[in-house]
Amino acid sequence: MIPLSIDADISKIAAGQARRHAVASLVKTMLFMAALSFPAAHAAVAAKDKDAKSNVDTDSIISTISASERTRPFPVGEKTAYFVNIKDGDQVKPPFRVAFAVTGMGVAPVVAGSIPNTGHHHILIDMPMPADIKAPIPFDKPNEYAHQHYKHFGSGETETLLDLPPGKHTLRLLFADHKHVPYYISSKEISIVVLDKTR
Ligand SMILES: [Cu+2]
Repeated sequence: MIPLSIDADISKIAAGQARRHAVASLVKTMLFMAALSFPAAHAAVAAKDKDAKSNVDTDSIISTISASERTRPFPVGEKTAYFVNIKDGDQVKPPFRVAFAVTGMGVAPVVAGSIPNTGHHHILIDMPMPADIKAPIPFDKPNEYAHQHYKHFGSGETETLLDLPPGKHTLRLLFADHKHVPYYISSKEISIVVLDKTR
């Protein structure tokens, strides 16, 4: 009886080892297949991206921002907001993509409530920096103006498509808390020229 039970134990151990070995082989095979399929999957994603991009005019920005400016080092400790893809003097065809960023702070949606050192972006369009430092950044009333003046990115967005009437416009980023009260972390005001859609 005893040898039998030892045999049984050994066979159990052997079965366990075989199972572990089989699982390890399966994992290896899966990793190998994943590695094989990665370029194909990557290509598919790239093709999908290309399709998505074809819906938006990616050449709408005529900018002279150099590659080194676009990838400039992160300014450690500095709290500032900046436009990523447009700069003062740019000419743009509407609608145009505007990407923006903040340093030294985190981006959080308004619904997250009060979280220290976080907030959301705003773009002031043809508007001066608000003078009252305790007042929330206003919201445009519907149809108040021909175009929007205060854009809130309360979902934590870091880019948008802007459609503005042709002519010169000023843009400035202003970062504010969940109650839209500015931190006065802002970008410099930039002037851009929005071209006629037909040009
Ligand atoms: Cu806001």
